[in-house]
Amino acid sequence: MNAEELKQLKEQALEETAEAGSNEALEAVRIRYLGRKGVLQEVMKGLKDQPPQDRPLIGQLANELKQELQAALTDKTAALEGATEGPETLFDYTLPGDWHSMGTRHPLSKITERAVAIFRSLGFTVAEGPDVETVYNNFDALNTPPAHPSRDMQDTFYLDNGDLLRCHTSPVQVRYMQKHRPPVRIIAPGRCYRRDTPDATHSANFHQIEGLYVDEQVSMADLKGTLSYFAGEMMGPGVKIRFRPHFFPFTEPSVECDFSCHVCGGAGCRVCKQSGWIEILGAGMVDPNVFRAVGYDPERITGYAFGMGIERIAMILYGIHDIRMLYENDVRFLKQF
Ligand code: FA5
Repeated sequence: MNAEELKQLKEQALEETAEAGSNEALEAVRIRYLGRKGVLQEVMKGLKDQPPQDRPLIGQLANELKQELQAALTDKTAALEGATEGPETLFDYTLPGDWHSMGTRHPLSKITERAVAIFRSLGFTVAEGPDVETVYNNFDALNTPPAHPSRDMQDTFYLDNGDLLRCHTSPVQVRYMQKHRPPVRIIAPGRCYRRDTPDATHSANFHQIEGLYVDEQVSMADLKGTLSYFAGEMMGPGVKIRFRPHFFPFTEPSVECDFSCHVCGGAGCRVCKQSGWIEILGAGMVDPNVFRAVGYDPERITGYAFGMGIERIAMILYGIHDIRMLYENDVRFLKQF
């Protein structure tokens, strides 16, 4: 192949490259000219048969062919890739955006967060305990006698290994006092489990916030002051609270505490079952036997404890007349809070 033919060959190769309409066609051009058995290889092999004075020029032209063809192939490959992004795949900035619905905090989470913030402002810290508890922490250390009805299989969920699902958050008191010396000022929000038949105000799986304050000379007046302050912050200044005498094995004296109904203002409605009041929590002065069980000296220290139902607070605050609505996860319901 002489110099003139080689120049024509280059023109032809570049033309074929320009005309190739797909990656496959481009690859075919590359193989035909630059492949191991391609045209250029043949030219190089035939170089030795050329007159010696022509060899440098032919070598140079072959080199040019190779370089220009390689550059053209690269450019064309890039051009073909760009071409696949037709108008339909380009991003249209003028289109309206996709609409994603926003989630909301669950009302029980909101109430818990608010309650925690209120107690934190009073100097309480947050403690935690597990949902699966020992019988000792849930009952024995809390001075609950062996024959107490709450221990019944009908009331408490027992596990095969003898442990149970805690029926209140009070075992967190035990766990905390076992590890810390007084003074103690904690709250413990968490899940509780009871074999209660679900109805408008009861669930088998509900939430409580436990409170525990232990120091020298803590009194029932401190308990009442703390709960009054909490009720006012949580429900608004108009709320009233009342204590009713009650019994808990782990407190003496014990009370149940009602808040005036937020929905009807105390006049009586469906939510408060026409009474004007809703039971929110149990409370009392920590029984000396509980202090003994955790190694505290009941002669030196006193304390109060309480356990409040988070669902009940959500119900009166938001006017929810059936506790079960809180667990159905109906987005239309949950979005309202
Ligand atoms: C207790 O659970 C005691 N541990 C509370 C306590 C703690 C007393 C510390 C003294 C010292 P009680 O069973 O009354 O008490 O439950 C407390 C609150 O939990 C109730 O007032 C109610 O608001 C809520 N509660 C109880 N059972 C259910 C239920 N099945 N569904 C929804 N809320 C419930």
